[in-house]
Amino acid sequence: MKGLVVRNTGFWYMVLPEGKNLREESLRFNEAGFDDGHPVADGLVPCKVKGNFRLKGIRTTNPVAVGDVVYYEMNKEGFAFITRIEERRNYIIRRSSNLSKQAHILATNLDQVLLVLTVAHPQTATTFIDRFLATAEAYRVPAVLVINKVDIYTPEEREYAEQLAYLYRYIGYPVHFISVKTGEGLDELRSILSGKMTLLAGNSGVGKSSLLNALVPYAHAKTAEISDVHDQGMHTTTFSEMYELSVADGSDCLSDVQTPTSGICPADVQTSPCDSLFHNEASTYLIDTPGIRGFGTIEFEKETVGHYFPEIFRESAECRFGNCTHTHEPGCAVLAALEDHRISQSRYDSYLSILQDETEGKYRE
Ligand SMILES: Nc1nc2c(ncn2[C@@H]2O[C@H](COP(=O)(O)OP(=O)(O)OP(=O)(O)O)[C@@H](O)[C@H]2O)c(=O)[nH]1
Ligand SMILES: [Mg+2]
Ligand SMILES: [Zn+2]
Repeated sequence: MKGLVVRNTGFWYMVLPEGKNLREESLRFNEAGFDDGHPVADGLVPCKVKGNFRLKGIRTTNPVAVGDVVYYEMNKEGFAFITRIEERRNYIIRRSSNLSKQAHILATNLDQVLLVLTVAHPQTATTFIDRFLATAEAYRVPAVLVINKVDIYTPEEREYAEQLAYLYRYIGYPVHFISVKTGEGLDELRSILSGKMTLLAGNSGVGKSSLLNALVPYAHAKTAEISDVHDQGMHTTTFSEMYELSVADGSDCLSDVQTPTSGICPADVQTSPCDSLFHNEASTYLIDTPGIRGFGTIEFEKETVGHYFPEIFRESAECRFGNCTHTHEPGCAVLAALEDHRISQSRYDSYLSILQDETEGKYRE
């Protein structure tokens, strides 16, 4: 049997069987509950993994991830096992933790990632933003930056947020200002999400689950105030889960969005053909994820790190040496651009931090 992985708790993979609608199933809860007493949609099948799913030799804490299209079988006792994963269009992966050799797949088969960040309460570090963006570039997942909590910023914080927006727009990333609390910017965001599979990522406490709840009222995802002492999130969301926004009855959202009538999945325009069984022009999916502290990159070759910083890559065409690492080489166009402020110091520092990890073969927060 075929299905779509919509939740990953570590032990269980919840699979939406082919032909079923995630939103409809999610509205009908199984009263008994399942893992951690968390309500489980009626039609989802709890599966375990059978066999060895290796990702090009990388050890992953989760061999199967949310977004995977899988095949599963029932054994005699009635337990379901995932036996095969359909080839992935893409994925976002990170090093599991400090110094870890293991990796964690955040989600697969994505049309885009929304990196939710805040310039205060908590403050997202630029190295975190840049490491995340570099990974999205490496796996060819379009990234959008969303600066949340604009309702609480001081004039100085607002000014800093504007500077960040200027920097990242200049590089080529869309940047949106929103406030989940006041609703500012949410309509614009809805039109960006429409018809796509989107991953919500970011530090703990930036408001990913709050945003999800604002866009998908049935979700009722748990949220929590950030810690007074540390001004950081409490790691409230503990596993990744996919939700579906509805266009059908207009109750959820998208009143301002045209449903495409061409029959072409909007995702197809930019990427390879999507799986029509689970993804058609009316489907809009959001994946909420647990907040991440540091973002450890993996699989980067020293010489290619610069490829994942679009502005560094552009300048590097003019470097004297083809294998320039942009650190000390004569005739380096990247260092010249840094000097001229066409490349920002913060971006260059993030580039160096990844380069250093690759040199030392480890990841430090
Ligand atoms: N003032 C303000 N507070 C917000 C906004 N969005 C979210 N919050 C608050 O920020 C806190 C953290 O929100 P969550 O949605 O739990 O954050 P999260 O990113 O899901 O955090 P993790 O699940 O721990 O990764 C909650 O107290 C929210 O009410 C906003 O736009 N403005
Ligand atoms: Mg959360
Ligand atoms: Zn160079």
